[in-house]
Amino acid sequence: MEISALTRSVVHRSHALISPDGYINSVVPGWNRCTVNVIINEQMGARFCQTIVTIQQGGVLTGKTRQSQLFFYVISGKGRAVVSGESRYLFTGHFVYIPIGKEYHFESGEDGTQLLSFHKVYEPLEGAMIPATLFGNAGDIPGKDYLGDPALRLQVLLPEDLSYDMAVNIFTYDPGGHLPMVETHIMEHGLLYLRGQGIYRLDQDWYPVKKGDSIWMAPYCQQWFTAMGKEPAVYIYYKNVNRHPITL
Ligand code: UGY
Ligand code: MN
Repeated sequence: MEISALTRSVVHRSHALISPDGYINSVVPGWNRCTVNVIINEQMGARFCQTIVTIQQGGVLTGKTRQSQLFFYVISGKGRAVVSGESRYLFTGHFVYIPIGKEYHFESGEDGTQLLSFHKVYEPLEGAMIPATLFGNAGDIPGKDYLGDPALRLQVLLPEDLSYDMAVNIFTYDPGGHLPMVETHIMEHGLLYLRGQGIYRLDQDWYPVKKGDSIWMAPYCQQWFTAMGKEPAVYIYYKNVNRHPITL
């Protein structure tokens, strides 16, 4: 972007597109030697939070999940995560789901390591257990054809089990691949482009999007996407799932 008065970012009541050119850093207590960009949160009207964290050499993220569960995905780089005493090395594409009420610590072994986080207040469900800590690697999770179209592949990172009230998926579109319909649904999304580019329709607007961009879609924001260019377009996204549609 050559003119500093222009940006592709927009913030509307039903959706937002946040491109990195407008980032202003936040300080998050306990997340030290880290550059934190809060991309989506309740101030926007969302019911979850999405951040992108860039960790400097020797940076650490420490804290405790209280009512909110936390999901970290390693966008690039590496580090070591410890959740209530359980420790794992995490590399690009690895993730950790941290349920409510857990102490966590992430230290980076590499300057510039980037993490994506999703945070959501956990809604307990009678008869369902609170999920346990879960470490995983997206590289080990097969992508299944989406609605019978081999040009679209969906990797489901969290178990499809009623104890979870959030899903995190990675969606890969071959060039020219597109959603089969304009989706209109109650679930909310937060997403980050990991690769490629394309055109997103959000309600009545059409946006060129690419690697590094994030999108928030409020409930019932109408959505459609097609991949453009010569490489697949890949995004990782959050979705609230598995709970009653009315709080009674
Ligand atoms: O899971 C979903 O609702 C997904 N198909 N939506 C999206 O990619 N915008
Ligand atoms: Mn959707």
